[in-house]
Amino acid sequence: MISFASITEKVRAGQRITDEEALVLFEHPDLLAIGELAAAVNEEKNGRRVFFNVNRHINYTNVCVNRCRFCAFSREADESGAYALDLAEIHNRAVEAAAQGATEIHIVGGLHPDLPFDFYLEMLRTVRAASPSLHVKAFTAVEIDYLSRLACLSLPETLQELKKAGLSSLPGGGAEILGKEVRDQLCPEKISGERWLEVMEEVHRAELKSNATMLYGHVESYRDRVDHMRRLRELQDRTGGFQVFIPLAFQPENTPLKLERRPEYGGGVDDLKTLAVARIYLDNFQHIKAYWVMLGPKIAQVALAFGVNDLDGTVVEEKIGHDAGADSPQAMAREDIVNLIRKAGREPVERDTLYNELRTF
Ligand code: V47
Ligand code: SF4
Repeated sequence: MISFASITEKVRAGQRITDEEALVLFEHPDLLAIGELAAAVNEEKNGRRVFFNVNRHINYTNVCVNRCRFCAFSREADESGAYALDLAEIHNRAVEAAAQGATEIHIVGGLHPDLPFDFYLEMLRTVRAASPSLHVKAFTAVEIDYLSRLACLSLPETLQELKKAGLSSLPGGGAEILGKEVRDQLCPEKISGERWLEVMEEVHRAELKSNATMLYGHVESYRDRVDHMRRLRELQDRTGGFQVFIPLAFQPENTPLKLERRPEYGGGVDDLKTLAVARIYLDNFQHIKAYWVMLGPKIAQVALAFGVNDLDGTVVEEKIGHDAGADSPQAMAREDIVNLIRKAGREPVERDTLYNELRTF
């Protein structure tokens, strides 16, 4: 018989919990008890240190051949509001970011029907040339799959070309919910969950680190969330290539997904519970990130008492969440993030993309 007490005992003994036990946690009414357990697991792994970085997002185009139903960012090529940045603009943004102390440029975009493979290589070279101190974290597994088809190259060959041009790691987007039933409702044109995992496995084999996300709070059930995390945990057991898990809270405005019911979404409580269960279940992930853009800075700060040890970065200009109605700020200054962490009784650590410590405060 699974009870919260039996799960607590297991977790405190350092044992891995099962899918059924993760479901019991999701259904458990005592949020603070789950949070306390997750915080203890995190403290054992990471002490009281909380990471953030100084970064800038560049969304090079919003034109996309996929039309995911949860996405308010993408446009048809001839639709009003469609854009594609040129290399000069990308260069300027990278130079500006480096001058402001950024150590990372986070680049993702839509699947543009017309840009050639060379554009992507040039974009990486351009950012690298802007400043040698910038780490280029770019392209979701969805974009990597698209680029390999565009270039008519195998995945390993595509990754080698991108690496040579300056790609240093990958973000975790495009995972959504990996299970087929939900994925078919959310984003039927997108690569399957199996393919997303296959691409990530190749990424890790190419000695590139990546992140992993989960889009939650739409049509999925708790079971779908646990199934998603199980697939990530299994791949992580094989490769160890994921750095951090990032649950992304669905932002519903301006999206084609008109939901009468969001079966499991329970506001801030659900946000905190999801982060805490992830910390407990994903025992082979070192870092759990509260992405303040989707959660808002207040919930992200409170999440530091629920097993979270990373607040992402300064971001500067964010389009994907804000086009979908996120009411968080566009950017946070380094001092604001430091202050949020300090006021939560934790120790702020500025990191680079690969979690090397750069500065303490
Ligand atoms: O791939 C799209 C998701 C992702 C919506 O790896 C939405 O460090 C919520 O992956 N509501 C992009 N989410 C963001 C992302 C990310 C962000 C910060 C850090 C990292 C990292 C990765 O956002 C997309 C998609 O999964 N998304 N639309 C929406 N309406
Ligand atoms: Fe395109 Fe990504 Fe939006 Fe899907 S989530 S429509 S792949 S930009």
